[in-house]
Amino acid sequence: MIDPDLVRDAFVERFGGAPELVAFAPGRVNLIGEHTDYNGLPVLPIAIDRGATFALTATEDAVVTVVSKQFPREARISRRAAGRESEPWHRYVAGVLDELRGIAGGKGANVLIDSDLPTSGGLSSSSALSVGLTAGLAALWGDALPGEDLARRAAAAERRVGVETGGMDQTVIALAEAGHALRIDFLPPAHRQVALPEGLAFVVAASGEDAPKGGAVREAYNERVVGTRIAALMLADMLGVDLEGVPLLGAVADIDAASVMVEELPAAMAARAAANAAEANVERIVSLSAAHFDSAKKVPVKSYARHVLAEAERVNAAEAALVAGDLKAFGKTMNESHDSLRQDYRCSTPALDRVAAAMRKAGAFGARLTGAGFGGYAVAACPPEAVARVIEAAQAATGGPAFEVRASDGVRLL
Ligand code: NG1
Repeated sequence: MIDPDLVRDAFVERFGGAPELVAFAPGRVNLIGEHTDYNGLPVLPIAIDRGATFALTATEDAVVTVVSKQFPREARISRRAAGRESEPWHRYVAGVLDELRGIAGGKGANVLIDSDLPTSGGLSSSSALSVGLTAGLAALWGDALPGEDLARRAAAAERRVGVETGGMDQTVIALAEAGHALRIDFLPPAHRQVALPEGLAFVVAASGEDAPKGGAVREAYNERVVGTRIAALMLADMLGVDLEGVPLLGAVADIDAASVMVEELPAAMAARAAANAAEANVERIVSLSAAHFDSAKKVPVKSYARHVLAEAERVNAAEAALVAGDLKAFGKTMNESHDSLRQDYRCSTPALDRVAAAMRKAGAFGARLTGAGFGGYAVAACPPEAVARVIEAAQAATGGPAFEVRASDGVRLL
């Protein structure tokens, strides 16, 4: 965490008075459960000890000015006319303002943000921004939001930016407790704190490839959202299950039966063909919150579904291993997750494979890519005494950075 006094000083320098409030929103590392959240299936992330620090003061003009020490150009957005921002990070601010439109309408704010979270993908810098800003502004305007509400609004704000985020990041950043992972379920929404056993440390390592959620990565992510929706629709059709609304693999009643039937799915299929086959409205598959996917584009279906269904089982196995204190078994689930993401979900890269392998070889219980993939970061679970070795091996594999992270509390006022 950046020293809050430095953030206060920077605020004074820019805005000319002390901030009324300082808040911190951590980044997150997903331990396991990758690309399951937007299918309504569980995840097991931690909040970490790095994140974004916010200094804020209220104004009376319904204008929100946000300065970031990491991103160019100040955002200066009227709460009455948010919505046409061209700078990518300004769109997150506008999304948050939209989600707070019911709160203290006449108020504005001056905000300064500084962060020690890498922005290259996988550690959730975007959700630290959306959750921290939502929490900070709501508290500043007199309406501190409970954790679940905060997570829901921040996720909705991010969907406006165009990524069909499942809600894992915002939930763990809002609700995490130090020393625990957070098991999150989505259908129906639920969460529980999972105590991390003694003798378990975490290292994260950059692949050296940026994976920001613009352009190609957004398209690749959304393709998987659509591919798994097609799979859910087809599996429900085969199993005679009625799915309402958006077809989610987590809603195909019997996951065991679905895991068997998955091999009967076509390797690739277009949304339009799936909708015709299942006599369903194609919009249920291709319509995303802020984007529309080409219904004629063939996308992988079988291998995507195979990964998601098996990954949900691995989350259960990983949680059970943590509860039992069986760190080898926990590491094994992480390795299997990585292999499945590489082979079936096709979202790993040679650099992520290399850094994960190097960390395992240096003594980690297990290692895997974390977050959406396509570059960004990998995480290793290791014995505390192996941390230095694992960091060194990761740096040698990719040039770094690599560092230890600790399971920390979620968003908080300082
Ligand atoms: P990253 O790549 O860390 O932003 C994204 C999604 C998650 C989840 C993972 C894949 C956002 C904000 N987050 O994480 O909800 O779907 O990919 O498991 O889009």
